[in-house]
Amino acid sequence: MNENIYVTRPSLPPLDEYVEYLKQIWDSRNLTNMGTFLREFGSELSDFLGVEKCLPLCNGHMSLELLLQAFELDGEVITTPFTFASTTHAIVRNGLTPVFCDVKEDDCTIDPARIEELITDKTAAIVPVHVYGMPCDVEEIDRIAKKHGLKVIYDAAHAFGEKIKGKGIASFGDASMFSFHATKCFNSIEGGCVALNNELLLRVYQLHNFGIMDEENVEFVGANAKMNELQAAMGLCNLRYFEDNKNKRKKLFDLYMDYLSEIDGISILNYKEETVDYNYSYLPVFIDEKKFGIGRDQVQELLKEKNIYTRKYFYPLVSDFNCYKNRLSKGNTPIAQKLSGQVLTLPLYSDLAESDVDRICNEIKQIRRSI
Ligand code: T4K
Repeated sequence: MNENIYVTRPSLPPLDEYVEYLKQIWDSRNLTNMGTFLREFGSELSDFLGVEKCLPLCNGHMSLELLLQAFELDGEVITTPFTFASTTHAIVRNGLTPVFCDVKEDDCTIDPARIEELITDKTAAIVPVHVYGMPCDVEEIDRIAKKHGLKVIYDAAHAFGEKIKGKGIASFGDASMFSFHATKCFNSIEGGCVALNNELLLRVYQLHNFGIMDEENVEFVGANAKMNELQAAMGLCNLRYFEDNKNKRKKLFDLYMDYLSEIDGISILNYKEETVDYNYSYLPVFIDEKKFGIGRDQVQELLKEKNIYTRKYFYPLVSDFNCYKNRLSKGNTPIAQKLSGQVLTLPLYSDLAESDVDRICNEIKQIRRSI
């Protein structure tokens, strides 16, 4: 029986490197609340990401929630439904109303050509998603935002370490957040960070510890979004291996491309490798039922029978979730709807073996032949 292959597996540093940090944590008994490793991690991250300020937090979701709170927004926020629940939840949990914009067919990111028709006098911000690490059209979004006086806060959960024309992806817009969840290409077990180039970091800093200023003074209705020392230590260890791991994924990605280009009915997104330094953290493919012979759901089931566990990131659209169906307008998002019905995210992570990519692609080819 073939071994299970999952859509992803966390990257782990050599155990003895992490144990060294654990020993220091045991000695100091400093477990959390802005500890030494947390501060070290924040400083390494801002160097690595090329941003002025970076604050690691307990997870990506709280990073987005607190960023939105820090901007003190009111009204409507333009975003896309082709994303993980977190993006929309962060908007709604801030008392804001998401307005769903369609995405571009070639990369699943927000379609700037459709943004302006959604802007009203209530619009406060745009929350675009660099989904799968595909960078949004940052220049066009910036132009529209400036013209209408809107904030741009990027959900860059998938885009850690990426660059556009040599510039760190977090340098675009008013702010960005990343996720360091175990399933991401860079992890601190759970974790995330906000990256800002302005004084708003101070506000996020205040909000992330209940809004407490000092022992007797609570100024803001904050939350607890602190990253603890064990997470920070994992982040510090994993950061050393990020480039190596990325190179491994790139090799696997290229291997996938060789195979997939031969299969009719399967398409991939439009990677612009001449201008973008990708992290290759996800491999979404799109199955055209008419050309392939069967639909995405059936392909997923047949692969599962062979112990290959893919995921439908991102189906259903957030606008179709039960919690939003009767509460929010679905918007007019036919491209997002179509892509969501076709997408299948194949396994891709740094420890995946090349032979596993062979096995996955050969199974897909076999499915195609047997139809
Ligand atoms: N914005 C966007 C666009 C996001 O995609 C996310 C998170 C966020 C914001 C919020 O960031 P965080 O607050 O999560 O930092 C996963 C992740 O939990 C989530 O972080 C991620 N997006 C989302 C796309 O994927 P699930 O429910 O699909 O994960 P799960 O537990 O089914 O794991 C997938 C596979 O990974 C498993 O089949 C096996 C493997 N796995 C997973 C874990 C947790 C392991 O091998 N080891 C592990 O420890 O959501």
